[in-house]
This record gives sequence, C-alpha cells and structure tokens, in this order.
Amino acid sequence: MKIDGYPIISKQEVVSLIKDGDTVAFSGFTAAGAAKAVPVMLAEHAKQEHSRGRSFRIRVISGASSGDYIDNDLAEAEAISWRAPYQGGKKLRNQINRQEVEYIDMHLSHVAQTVAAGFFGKVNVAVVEATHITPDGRVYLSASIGASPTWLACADKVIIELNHRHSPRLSELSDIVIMPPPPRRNPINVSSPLAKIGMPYAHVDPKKIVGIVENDEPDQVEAFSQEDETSTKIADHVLKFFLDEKAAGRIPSDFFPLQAGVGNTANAVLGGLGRHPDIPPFYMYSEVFQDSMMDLIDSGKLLGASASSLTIIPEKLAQIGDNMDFYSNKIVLRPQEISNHPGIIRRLGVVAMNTALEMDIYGNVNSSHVMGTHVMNGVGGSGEFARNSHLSIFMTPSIAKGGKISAVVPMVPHVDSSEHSVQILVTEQGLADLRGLGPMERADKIINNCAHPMYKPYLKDYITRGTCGHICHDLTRCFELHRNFKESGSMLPEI
Ligand code: 0RQ
Repeated sequence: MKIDGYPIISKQEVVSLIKDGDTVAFSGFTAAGAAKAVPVMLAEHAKQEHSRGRSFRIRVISGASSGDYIDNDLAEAEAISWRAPYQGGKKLRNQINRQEVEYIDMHLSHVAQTVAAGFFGKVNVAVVEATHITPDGRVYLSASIGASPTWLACADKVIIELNHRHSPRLSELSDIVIMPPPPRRNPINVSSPLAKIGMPYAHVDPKKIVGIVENDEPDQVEAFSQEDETSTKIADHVLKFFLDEKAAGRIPSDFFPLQAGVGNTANAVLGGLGRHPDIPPFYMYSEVFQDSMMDLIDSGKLLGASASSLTIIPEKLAQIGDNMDFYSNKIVLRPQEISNHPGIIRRLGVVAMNTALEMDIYGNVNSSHVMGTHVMNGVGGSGEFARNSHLSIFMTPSIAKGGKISAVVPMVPHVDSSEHSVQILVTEQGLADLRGLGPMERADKIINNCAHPMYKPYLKDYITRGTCGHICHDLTRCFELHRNFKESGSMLPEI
C-alpha cells in the first residue's frame, strides 16, 4: 500500500532499515510531536537481538527530551548508546549516571547547526511525526517543530510517522525556516513574538523517504500537579517583583514577552500572573507551550505565544485543532534554533523564568547535576534564555528532601548559568534582586532573602571565614554541605 506515492512499511522493514550503531534523529521537543511507533518497534527488536546474543544499540537525538517511548522504553531495552541534547526519563537518566549511555547535555538552539555542521557525524535515519506529506516532499509537522526540519534535510533516510490522531490544521501554527550555514547568515526578521518568517511545512527530498508508518497515538503529555504552598509562595514573590518593577517604570505598560521553564513552579507563576488584575495582558516568547498558557490564552490574559512545541495534554491539543480559527493567530510554533535564538531573545527583551536545583551565595545556578555528579535532565533551554534575556529569574524551593538539602549553598558543584547571567533569585522564603550588587552584597541578599532559616547560620558563618579577595571562599569547606549529604544523608548533621 502507498500514501501519496510513499510505501507504508511494516515493522520488519523498519527494523531492517535501522542498523546497530546508527544515529537516529527522532522528531519531538518534549513528548509533543515525538516519534512513537518506530521507537516501540526498535525496543522490541533490540530485546530480540540481545536475546540472540547480537548487539543493537543506536545513537539517539531528538529536539529536546522525548516521550517515554524513547527516554524510558527504548532505554529499558538497552537500545541507546548515546543521547543528545536533553532527556527526561528515569530509565535513561539512571543509565547515563551509571555511564552506560553517553549523554551530550547542550543548549537547545545549538542542536540543528551542530548536526548540520556534521559535529555529531552522519544522521543515518530520521523518524519524523507528521500530519500530512505531499508527493513533492512537503512535510506538515504535528505538535512540535524542534529540529525536525534539520533532520529531514540532513538524514540519509527518512521514515515518516503519519499520525492520524492530530488535527491536520496544527500546521497552521508552524513557521518553519532553516538557517543557512555560517558565515553567510542574514538577520532573522523576528521583531515581535508572533512574527512569521517561514513556511507552514518542512521540506524533504522525496527520494530519501524510505517509508511511512501509520499511527494514531496521542502525545504522552501528563497534566502538572496542582499548585502547592511552596510554588504559590514563590509565585507571589515573583508577582510582587513584577508589580514593583511596573510601578518603578522599569516594565513597560504592555509588559515584556515572558519565557517560562516547565514544571510546577513555572506553572504556578503563570497561573498567578494570569489571575492578577494589575498584570496587563502579555505575550510569551518561550520554548514550550504548556497547559497553563492555554488557560491564559482562553481568558485573554495571554495575547499570544511563540514556542517550539505544544506540550499540552491531549484534550487541550484537540481543543486547539478543533478551534483553529481562534488559536491560529495567537500561537506560532518555530524550529528550536529560532524559538531559543540568543539574538531574538535579546532583541525582544524576554523575561526568562527558570527553575534551579540549587544556587550559590554569589548567584551561580546549577539546574542539572545533583551533587555535581548525577544528571537530572539537562540544561535544556534555561541557559540560553537566562544568558540573553532582559531579566533573568531563577526559582527553586529553599530546601529539598524534607530539609536535608539546602538549595542555597556556598558554591554550586556544577554551573549551568553563571552569576553573570542571573539577576533575580527566588525561593518561597523571598526574592533576591541582584542587579547592581557586587559579590559580597549578593551573598548577603541571597542568604538573608532566599536561604531557609535552618541553613542561614551556616551560610553566614561561611562568608566570615576563609580567604577573601574580590569574593570570599574557603576552599576546604566550599563543598562541605554536599560532602555531609553524601556521608550522612543530610547537609547539616543536626537536620
Ligand atoms: O526529587 O524527583 O526524587 O522528588 O529534584 O525537584 O522541586 O520537583 O523540581 O520538577 O520543578 O524540576 C531544575 C530539575 C527542577 C527542572 C529542575 C530534587 C527534588 C526532586 C525535582 P524527586 P522539583 P522540578 C524548559 C527549561 C533544567 C532545564 C530547564 C530542570 C527533583 O526545572 O530540569 O530549565 N531544569 N529547561 O527533591 C538534590 C538539590 C535538589 C534536588 C531538588 N538541590 N539537590 N536534589 N531536588 N533540588 C524546558 C526545556 O528545556 C525543554
């Protein structure tokens, strides 16, 4: 059987096309628009091959993290040898932290040009979810753009996962361009969050398409848990900060475009912004369009959003498809090299709000590596949004694991966003505005406003001892809290 001239291929044909050691580029930016059927086929195939004593492991790349089919199931089948640029699955995370899988944790706007430049080697096969494909090679993508246009351009062979569940009208949101290789690049003509500069489809050379796999699985996106007391307090501090900035004339009446990381804290902040009568309607220039943003669009508080994926529960995705006349001029989906582009983030004056695992008393932020060694997810888009934003905010609860871990520490054992990219830190304890402050002033502010009372005495004592130059540190103690946790299960023995 054929669809628009392309053969529908069986599982047997799929697994014969993808070889042990191949680099496979999957569509998907988070679970949105992720390839679903082929990863399942590959996981089964890997298990069979392993049971026959044969090796089958592939190098996996996707736009950001992916659905469970890749980051859990394919990992569980021990079918991944190498992964980039971000992940979010427990199984894969454990394999990475046992050094069974090599993991490249990188800024997401760099992914497409890194692949196009050949820095990751050849892409043998691209597996891209689409709602429609034409005989002349126009590929209409589904719930995310990510780096799929680059996969289609660079891969030797292409398998299209034709997903019949998604509305074919989703592509009305797409604005697809591929940047030419440097150094011959023109300015990117995006000077407002919803500006469109490209086409609603990606392009592939039809000769590269080796087959179509049909599928009607929904995206594996789950709803966030309800706002809790801690995230609500963090949201209140952020809200008050915005209102004070507005009153001081540092935020224009029509606000700045916002970026929000994913997670419960970001969701609570967006919810708070939406409900507050003194926050004017605003735009978002972000990377992930999430559930709370849909509610804000419906209420009229969010005027429009640019992102690389619709990471929303299947019911909400269907609602967009069914009401495209309403949503089509309010949402733009872009390739991640545009949604996360440093120049555009700087040009638009984006206010970036991301979540940290921990922060140090001088403002360096660790978003990715627990105790400096074990990766949680990765830097994702947080680093490039923070670095290039007009205002960069990092948020986190002041303690984790029932108080056995402090999120404010003397020195972070891994840096994702340095003190130079961090301006505002927030915990449920309060907010530290670091703008214009030198390092010792920052330390006072962060300890007084953000640290949990249990950890304040330790942190205050820390900066009175050690060696002081421009910054004070005691190199024999700077990781004492982390060492304590490793040795005794708590950063402070008495907790
Ligand atoms: O552990 O899972 O065992 O309960 O870390 O912590 O508080 O639930 O935080 O879900 O908001 O994620 C930074 C990981 C926060 C995320 C991070 C433990 C804690 C818990 C999770 P459990 P929470 P969240 C857009 C932007 C980087 C990428 C990014 C992230 C678990 O936001 O990955 O921002 N960000 N992308 O107990 C040890 C600490 C800890 C700690 C918390 N200091 N030490 N463990 N935990 N603090 C998205 C994309 O880029 C696509």
